[in-house]
Amino acid sequence: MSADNARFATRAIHAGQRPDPATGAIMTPIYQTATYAQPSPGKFVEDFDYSRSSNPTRKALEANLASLEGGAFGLCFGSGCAAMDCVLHQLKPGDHVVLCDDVYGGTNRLFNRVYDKHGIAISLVDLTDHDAARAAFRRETKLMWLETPTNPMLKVIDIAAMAEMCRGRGVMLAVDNTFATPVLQNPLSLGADIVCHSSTKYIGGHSDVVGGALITRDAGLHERLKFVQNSVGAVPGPMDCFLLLRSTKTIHVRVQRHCENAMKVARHLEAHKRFTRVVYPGLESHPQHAVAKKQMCGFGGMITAEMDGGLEDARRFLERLRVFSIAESLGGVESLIESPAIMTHASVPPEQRARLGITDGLVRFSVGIEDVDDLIGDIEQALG
Ligand code: P1T
Repeated sequence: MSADNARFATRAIHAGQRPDPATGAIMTPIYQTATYAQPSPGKFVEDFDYSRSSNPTRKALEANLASLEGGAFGLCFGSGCAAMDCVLHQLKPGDHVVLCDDVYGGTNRLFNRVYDKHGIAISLVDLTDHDAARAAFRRETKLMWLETPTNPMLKVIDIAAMAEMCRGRGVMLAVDNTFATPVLQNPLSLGADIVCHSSTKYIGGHSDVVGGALITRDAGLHERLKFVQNSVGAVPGPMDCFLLLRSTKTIHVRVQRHCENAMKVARHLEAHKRFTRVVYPGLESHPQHAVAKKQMCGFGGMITAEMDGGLEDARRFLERLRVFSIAESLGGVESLIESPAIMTHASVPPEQRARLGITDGLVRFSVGIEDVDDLIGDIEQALG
């Protein structure tokens, strides 16, 4: 059985990798080289001519991630934003994008404050509202971009429904699967054309690498993206690819524990009077809980909650935590907490934040894989 036909846990450990043919090394070596000797001018060993274009450690990671997402092709980048940028480079002035209204602040900034200067029109739309989604398409629409669950409000968007709307109109659908991870949700199998990851998060899992990835099934689309990857050159180094390959070997185990811990923390917060609203896709109270159950096989490690007393109250709570660290980012083994209004989403215009419900009292938990009783105990002592 080849690793590519195997079940998820086996693919996580083996896909794209085999013992090094030269030495038998079990781990894919860190091919820390910028260039490759050519046996004759213009003749390469495999496709290795220069490390911006191709590198064996990166190639193994790209194959591994493609397999985990049920795709045919993977491309890796120096950050999640660089991966998104590669997709946006497929557009031309005059094109229009339907963008999910609740996205990472840096995503919002890239679309609305970088690509607006290149003549790309953007509509921010609540894609949980299917009528609003349908109404947003224009003749010039070339791309729909969404996250699900979204950052930070954890809305769950029906990928299959969006894919059907896009397919009928010849619009490309890109899904940022960073919060769900390939363990819980595979957008390509639901009809998406491109899956994007900030591999800085659950794929890396240890808060020690910044990276990004795109996964596709269509060979033509892959070639167009690869052309930009090589032309722009925002590629990750071999050491970072090695660290990510090491991390994907445990992603299924880590994510399972993230889900278990987050469910318990969410239920605890929901029962606590200091939190006026708790958003977690696994709670029955989540407005799209049914969609989450349909398209995900677990609900992830992220929780968003509203505190009763506004910014100062939230600040006091965050400062008193001892196990949770106050930090941007998410998806690592250690628990993090942040205030979206002044941290990850500070670059989103205030009126847009208000419309989305990103209030000053909102806090976002990235629940790690520590002992969950210690996490709950930490929350209790910080509130006390
Ligand atoms: O930070 P970078 O690797 O460039 O990835 C950007 C990005 C893309 N997509 C999603 C859903 C993200 O959450 C991010 C980065 N997010 C944070 C740093 C954060 O704390 O939300």
